[in-house]
Amino acid sequence: MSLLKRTARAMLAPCVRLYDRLRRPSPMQRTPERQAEVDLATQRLVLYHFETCPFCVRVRHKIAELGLDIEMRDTLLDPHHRQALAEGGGKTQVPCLLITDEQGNQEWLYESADINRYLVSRFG
Ligand SMILES: N[C@@H](CCC(=O)N[C@@H](CS)C(=O)NCC(=O)O)C(=O)O
Repeated sequence: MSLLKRTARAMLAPCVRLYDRLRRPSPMQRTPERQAEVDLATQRLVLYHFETCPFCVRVRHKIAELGLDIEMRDTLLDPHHRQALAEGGGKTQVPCLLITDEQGNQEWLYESADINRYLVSRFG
């Protein structure tokens, strides 16, 4: 990453963190039975992200709003996650949702708007 990009990211980071905390939505309510079904389904999902990425905040807020328990893999904190994302999905861009179906097939879904649309269509 270029010095300019790194500097811009470092300057934006506190704003993104603040926005993330202040605007995080409250989770929707479900019956315990429905929540248990949703929790089972979300075990097959993993979000590749990093804390100060604004597009990741957008997806994390949707996850919070929908009350989803999705494993988070931070690609800046752990280089293994970044490498797995590059190898599996083909690029290091975040956010990326890894979806594994019941047969073990994997889909790497990029683009925050597409990820949010997918989550709403399944759990909204
Ligand atoms: N249009 C994308 C933009 C995602 C994006 O630009 N992500 C940045 C971080 S904020 C990124 O992953 N850049 C490439 C990289 O770090 O390898 C979206 O809405 O998800």
